[in-house]
Amino acid sequence: MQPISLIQFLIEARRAGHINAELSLLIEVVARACKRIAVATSKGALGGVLGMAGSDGTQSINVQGEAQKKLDVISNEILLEANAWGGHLAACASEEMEDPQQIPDRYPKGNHLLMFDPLDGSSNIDVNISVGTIFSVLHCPDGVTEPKAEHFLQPGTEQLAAGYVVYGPATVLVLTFGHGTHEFTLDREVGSFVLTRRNVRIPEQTAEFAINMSNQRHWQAPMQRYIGELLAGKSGPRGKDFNMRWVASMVADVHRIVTRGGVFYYPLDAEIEKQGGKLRLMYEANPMAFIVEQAGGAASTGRQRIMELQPTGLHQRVPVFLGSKDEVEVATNCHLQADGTH
Ligand code: P6P
Repeated sequence: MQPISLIQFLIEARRAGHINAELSLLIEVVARACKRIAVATSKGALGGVLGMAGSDGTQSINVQGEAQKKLDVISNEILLEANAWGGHLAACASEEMEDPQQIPDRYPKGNHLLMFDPLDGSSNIDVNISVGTIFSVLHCPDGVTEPKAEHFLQPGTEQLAAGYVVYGPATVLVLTFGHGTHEFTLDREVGSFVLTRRNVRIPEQTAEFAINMSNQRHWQAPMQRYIGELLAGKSGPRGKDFNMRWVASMVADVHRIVTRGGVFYYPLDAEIEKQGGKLRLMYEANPMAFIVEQAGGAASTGRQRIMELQPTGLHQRVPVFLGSKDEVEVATNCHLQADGTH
């Protein structure tokens, strides 16, 4: 049977009334931009794009206060340029930019807001470990022609589409627009994304967790207790052994979970409590939550469903507990019981 390309899948979705023409074009444009990012990241040292961004010895720092890699900047530019002229967007917002970027007046504007982390996990770039692009799409409020940050501050339940592209041994796009989660693999010889898994399902139970154990001494008591029970294994209260993974690249860790199940945790800890967490709500937690929930998984802050949070800032950070539904529920209940609310 002929493989189904992303374009054919989007036409199928339009015919089914799951997406409209403008959203279909938006997804195509983002996927095409990610193919260019895949080319840039795959060059490694040969492309002259490794290392830190910045000129004449000064280190470039992004809005998060993080050192920017050259590929962070390049990936951001690729996504902005690709989305400027198609007429499908009202504005873009990025992890790499303080404020939203308007669509230039010389181009037509559309009804969608696009947010992205152009190259998540980029600290892994120089050591050739998988990184990725994460994106989320919202509807631009009616009558708003110059969207400001507050127009992006919609709960994750309002997302029209979300996806990530993981740049690994294969370049893989995982996408949802509310009718299941689907996986497309880049056929480099043809240059198109091909449907490789339709309606992905994350197993509800797992024996594999992902967390940065070096933060353990800073975790809140419920997290200390919960992870301690996983580490106790078969002889402990869970009665089974668990395996651990931590890539320190959210897209890679989440793709493993989307592929074979598992849970990913970035909980609050004493070091990051005042900033609300490590991962960003609008362009990391919300899109990943949408993708995971549509695949039968769960995504919480450890105390409530991520997608029901009312955002308070474009670069707001939150704790993230996501993956196999039953295990996320165990971890979340640990916190709610400790709070006396369960
Ligand atoms: P840590 C990458 O910087 C990132 O935002 C996520 O991709 C990843 O899961 C996390 O931070 C890694 O954080 O504290 O382990 O370096």
